[in-house]
Amino acid sequence: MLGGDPQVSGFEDPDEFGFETRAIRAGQPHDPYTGAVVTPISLATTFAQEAVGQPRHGYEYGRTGNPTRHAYQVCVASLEGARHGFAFASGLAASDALLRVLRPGDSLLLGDDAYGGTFRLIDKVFGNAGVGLAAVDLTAPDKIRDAWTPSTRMVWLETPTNPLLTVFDIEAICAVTHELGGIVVVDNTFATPYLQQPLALGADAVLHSATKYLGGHSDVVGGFVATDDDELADHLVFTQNAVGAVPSPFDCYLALRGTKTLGVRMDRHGENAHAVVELLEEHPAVRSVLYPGRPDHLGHDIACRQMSGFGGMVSFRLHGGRAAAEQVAASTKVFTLAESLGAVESLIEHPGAMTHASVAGSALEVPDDLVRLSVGLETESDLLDDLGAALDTAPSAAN
Ligand code: P1T
Repeated sequence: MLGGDPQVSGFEDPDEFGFETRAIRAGQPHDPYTGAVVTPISLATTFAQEAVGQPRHGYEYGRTGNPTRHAYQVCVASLEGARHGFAFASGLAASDALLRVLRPGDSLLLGDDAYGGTFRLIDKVFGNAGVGLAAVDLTAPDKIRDAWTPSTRMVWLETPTNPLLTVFDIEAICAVTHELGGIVVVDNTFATPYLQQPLALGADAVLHSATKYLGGHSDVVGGFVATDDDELADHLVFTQNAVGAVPSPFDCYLALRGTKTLGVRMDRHGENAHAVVELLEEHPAVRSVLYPGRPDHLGHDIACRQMSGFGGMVSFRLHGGRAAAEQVAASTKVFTLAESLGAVESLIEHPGAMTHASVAGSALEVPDDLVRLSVGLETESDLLDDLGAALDTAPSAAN
């Protein structure tokens, strides 16, 4: 089932093909009339019916289903190894759709490091609707048992997390949560399906801010949920149509176009990130480097097991505290000072004041000497020169 959309993929049995082939072909049949190899942007908001209640090709109304959205949903579902895929207007719209399975009086456990907007949505919006929230250190999955109450229904986690790059053991967390009768949602935005496939590790649903690596070019805001659970899929079909936070056909086209190159981009993001990590490790202004690819990273062994690479996100802390973090973030030229991540251009930000301002004072509060990098695809030496010069403006441990 793919949203309210019909099954029209011309690419049969995509499972037999590799990741990159599916990224380019799954859900994207050549146009039957022209042979065009690119999925058209289908702008129609309504579709002619043969007779009352009998759509010609399964499409009725643009909010319910759209051919460009359908192609994109088939493609990303295939990449996550899922039978069902649903596109939304933003990552938070996708989160909102999933969270709507909870009823007033239910509660969820959230990994104790996550995107500030996700925390705000759960805490402020669903909190006002009577949904309870507890933050849990999921590096010790048994803590789920301690935090579990009769009202707990769901465990929600990112791995690696935003912005601390903490790695959680998806398989272990799913085992405990399922034993207790709950479901697990994994936000796979940082890893992408190219590096990590949570459904195969037992997760019930995978979520993406497609604004990031899936789109990959900082030109589309979107969200995605993939699942193999038929009940959750029914809920998502209903919510997509009943609430209507769907992406436009153009947004779907851009996200699908970006997804085609996900594999090669992730490889290069990882290579550039590795070089940046080496620079940071050597620099006297840097107090610690947070990257799952480092052998001394707390979750490195788990990352080696459940990921096929470590991705393009790197965070670090500075000896000079908040002032140094703000100074470095404002001093780069190739790294642009901006929120967001996962696109071709490198970005730098101060999570405490920017993306994670909404977690201040909560269990998810982030250190104020923290700087987050989204390492892009520029020339490696330009990235290193730029970051090195910015770090030289910060005090070293000895000062
Ligand atoms: O921005 P939006 O497409 O609504 O996605 C929300 C979201 C969900 N999950 C994760 C892990 C995210 O990082 C985000 C958005 N994050 C940023 C905008 C950021 O700069 O961290």
